[in-house]
Amino acid sequence: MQSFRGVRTRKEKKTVMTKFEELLKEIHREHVYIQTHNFPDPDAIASAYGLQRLLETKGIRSTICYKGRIDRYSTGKLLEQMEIELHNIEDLASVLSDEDEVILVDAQKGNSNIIDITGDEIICIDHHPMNELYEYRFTDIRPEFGACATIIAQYFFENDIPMDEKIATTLTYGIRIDTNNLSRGVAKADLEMLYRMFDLCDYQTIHVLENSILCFEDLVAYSSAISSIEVYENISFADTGANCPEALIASVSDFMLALVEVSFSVVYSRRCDGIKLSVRSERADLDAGVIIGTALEGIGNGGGHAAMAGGFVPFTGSDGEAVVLLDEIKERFINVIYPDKIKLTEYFKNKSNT
Ligand SMILES: [Mn+2]
Repeated sequence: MQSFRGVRTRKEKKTVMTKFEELLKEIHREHVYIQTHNFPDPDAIASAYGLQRLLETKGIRSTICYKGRIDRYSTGKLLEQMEIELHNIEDLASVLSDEDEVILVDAQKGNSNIIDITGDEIICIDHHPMNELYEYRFTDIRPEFGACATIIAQYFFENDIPMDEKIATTLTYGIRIDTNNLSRGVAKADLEMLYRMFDLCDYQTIHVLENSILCFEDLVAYSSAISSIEVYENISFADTGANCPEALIASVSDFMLALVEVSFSVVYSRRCDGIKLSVRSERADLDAGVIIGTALEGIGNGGGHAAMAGGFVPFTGSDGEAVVLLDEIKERFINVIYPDKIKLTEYFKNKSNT
């Protein structure tokens, strides 16, 4: 009986393709584009870079592209240390054609955090909640994973593709950042990949990267958020000031969540074309992605993970109108979380009276 089972396992191993082998079948060109979400974070960059190196072993060349800016100091430093080449989509406008094959990593088509580029989105590798609006040739979407880099790391090990120090360090850094050092949305698979990459990594580089996450001028956003914070029950709202880079809004939102009084943080920044929001939740019953999606319904869009999410409300009105809109946005969050509570304006009026 036992030997029979053994034989069958070997046989199955031969016929079952790995995810990466399935993915390769769907690539028809010698060169592909790997697109991250806008304003890529370390996990998006690590996933794109890991995939680029994987494809390279199969003779497929790739160009990593993104929209927005590389705006966090640590992200820029990661690119520099690992010599990762990233291209702004605006610089590729004249090169991209409809026939180009595009692979999305750490993002899904149709979500608010990714721009639709010229080309055919054939493959999607992601760990955000499933958005079923679009059909790809191949998908590997695992919302239960803390980082997209975990999926890419698995591709290396499952296919016995050797990983050098650069790849291991970059993927490890991506997993550590997206899981907030294993404290947020983490799955066993994330831990397993960190464990398997442990000896391959340069931990000194990771230490440097993790301790260089702010520049001096970022403190302005923190200062503005601290002086503007409003706390309604356990929800905080804070303004980083205008035109704050996306990654910095997210860092400030992490920072606010560290307050004992806060278990749901909303941080926002006004842009010329609208209001960008970043949400963090530490409570399992307050799903950040679902709450922001519901709160912004009809005026903008939002979504993401249970612990971290983001959104955008298009708006080009005056400063006075922006104040009104922001009050409405806050009100909407409170209505979703506490449908029976009093209005926000009343709440703060009562508070200042006491
Ligand atoms: Mn991610």
